[in-house]
Amino acid sequence: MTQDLPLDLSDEVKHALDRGAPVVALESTIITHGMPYPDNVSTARAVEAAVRAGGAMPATIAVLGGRIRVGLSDAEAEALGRGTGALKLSRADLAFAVATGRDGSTTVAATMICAHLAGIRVFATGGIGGVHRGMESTLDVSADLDELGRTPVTVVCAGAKALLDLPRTLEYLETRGVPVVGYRTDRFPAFWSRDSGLPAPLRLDSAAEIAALAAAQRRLGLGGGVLVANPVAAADEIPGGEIAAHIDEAVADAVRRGIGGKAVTPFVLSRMLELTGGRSLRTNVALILGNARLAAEIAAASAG
Ligand code: PSU
Ligand code: MN
Repeated sequence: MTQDLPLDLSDEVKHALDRGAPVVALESTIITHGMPYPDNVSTARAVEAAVRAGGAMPATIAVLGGRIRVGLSDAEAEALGRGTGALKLSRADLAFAVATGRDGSTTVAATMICAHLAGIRVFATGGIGGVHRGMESTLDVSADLDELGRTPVTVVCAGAKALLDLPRTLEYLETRGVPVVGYRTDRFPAFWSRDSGLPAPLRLDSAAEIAALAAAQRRLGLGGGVLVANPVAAADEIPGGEIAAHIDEAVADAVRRGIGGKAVTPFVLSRMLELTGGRSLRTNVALILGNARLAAEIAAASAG
């Protein structure tokens, strides 16, 4: 089926999918545009290890030389993390990268597309993109939200960052028909913080229930993904009250410097790292590992 697609599965990932074993897709924009080197590469490795420890096969996704790669070697992940040349690929950029033979990392939206092409149904990330503050003038709404509305992949995240407009992000997900599920919480988490101040639209307390939800959505022919919001562990969180001023400052810096479009999220993330003296990065690593463990459980509950 995949032979006409510019899609290469690693041997391990291919064998796991052929046997119906659990597989968890992982994105690569977090490696190239989300964290500094070398923390990006060590985190990518730790996340793969966490998926394996949970009994599932990790499949980190990127585009290399115009081929969609599902499952990267350590050396390939290292090269992506070291280099500065990789394009940030969302839905709008994927065909361009393929047609021009480029290297690029995949956002949540592009990773969902590639995971679906490969037959992978569960995906772990840190935070999703959303509706940006000031969208009334910029119309900046991440393509991640529309992708969740159309591509049948369960995405495990720690909510969305409070640098976004979270009430509008949840409204838009509802409009697009995306079930947003708090995992063992009634609150929608805000990435570094366990509580955004907004309720989680839905709540489930086990991986098996989440797998059942995704299966019901498929059976009903509804299409689209499921968004699982898994709050960072209490010991690792930065409470909303402590981080709010830093977020406001980082967002204001982006506006002042005229940074827009695809550059906004990477800029604000690196500014947050400076403003928190590295604390935001430690929380970021902890929450991704938590999401990888939960995604492995969901994949195991969905397999077979
Ligand atoms: N949120 C994070 N870290 C990230 C991103 C989001 O905490 O690295 C990345 C993800 O790949 C997400 C993308 O899909 O940023 C969203 O970018 P944009 O807002 O330009 O759609
Ligand atoms: Mn955008």
